Amino acid sequence: MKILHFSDTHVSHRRFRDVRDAWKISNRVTWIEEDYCLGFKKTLEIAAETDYDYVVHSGDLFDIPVGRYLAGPTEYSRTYVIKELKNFFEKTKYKVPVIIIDGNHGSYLTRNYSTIEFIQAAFPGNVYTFTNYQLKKAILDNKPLKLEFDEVVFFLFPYFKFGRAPHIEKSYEEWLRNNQQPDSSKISIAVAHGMQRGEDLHSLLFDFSYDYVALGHDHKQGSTKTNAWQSGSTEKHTFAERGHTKGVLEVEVQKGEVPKVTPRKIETKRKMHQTNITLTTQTNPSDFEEIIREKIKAYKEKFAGESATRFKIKIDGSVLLSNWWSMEDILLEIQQEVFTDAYNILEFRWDSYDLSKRAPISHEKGAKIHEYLIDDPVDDFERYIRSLGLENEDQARIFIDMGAQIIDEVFSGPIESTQEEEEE
Ligand SMILES: [Mn+2]
Repeated sequence: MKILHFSDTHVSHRRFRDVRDAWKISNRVTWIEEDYCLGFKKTLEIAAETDYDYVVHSGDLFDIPVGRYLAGPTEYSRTYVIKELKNFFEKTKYKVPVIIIDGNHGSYLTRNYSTIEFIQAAFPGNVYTFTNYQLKKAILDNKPLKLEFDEVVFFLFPYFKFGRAPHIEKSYEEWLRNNQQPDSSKISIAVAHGMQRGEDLHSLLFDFSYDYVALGHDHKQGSTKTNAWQSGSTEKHTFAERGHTKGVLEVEVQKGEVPKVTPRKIETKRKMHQTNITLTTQTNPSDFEEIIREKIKAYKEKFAGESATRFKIKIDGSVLLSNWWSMEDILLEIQQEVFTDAYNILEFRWDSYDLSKRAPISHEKGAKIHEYLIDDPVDDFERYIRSLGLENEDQARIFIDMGAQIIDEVFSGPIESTQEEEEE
């Protein structure tokens, strides 16, 4: 049995900030949006040219809605997906089932509805979709979430962050043991969206003896175990993926044997370039401007959407705050210039998360007092509670412990950045 495994197509991905205001087709589709459509199309072209028995998509078919961003996929993208699927089914005489699960992208936070449902409605009997809500219902009803054919059973695992709380993890594990164990006589395939063990990917998926585990969510292609592979995304999504080779997986599965997995490459046309700049407190704004201008020199050619580059500057080191303000102005100015026809750049962005911004010298005394105050915040807090002279020792202890816990979370937890790149 031969399946084509793909994932994380993120169709309808759009960018508004730090992107040139340019259409591929005026008022119809933007360049980046089209790039993601192409990943979907190229996969189905590969799928149609070989005799696959099944095509499996392991989540994040559409990029939006995601989290609190409630806009659905554009009409352009929806139509594109339907047209490409219709093409595929016609070429393969409606004989190859397409199985799609929900990832963390593409379902509505405020409604129990996923964007993959209309695809199933368009091709009932050919497309099989499994949503986050079907998963929740299966858990509550203690019923399996599977799809059975003559020679194979697919076990479906749409995205679910079960690691959020211990009681959720426990009921998820119970549901897995009760309902999702491989079939003993047929080929068994698990399809899951998740990457972090204990968080959104359960270790039982690797302990159960599935013949193949088709994973999604990690945009980097690779195997987790000999029988478990992430197929990776079909288009470069974040700048961290700029060096990835993108593709899909051809999987030959036989009952009880290690599957034969062959990566099939997808050419992504959009270039992504990231450049790093390390600043020191000695770097002044005009040096900075010179460095940036040097970096973009190579892109000084007439804008052409097909070949335009996505460009990012990563800035680290340390800088005086007053200098940084001027540097940000310079970056904005250069961005305006870069988004004219004089440069072949589509996206121009920078991040300074790893740059430490120092107060001017005259303010540094204040900073030192601040540092002293949080030298040992737990001790400080206990001293403060004691200074209140509470008579009830138990109550004082509760306050002190609670404070210690909060301080620990605040000071040792990861710093959540508000503008970091999109999630996978
Ligand atoms: Mn994902």
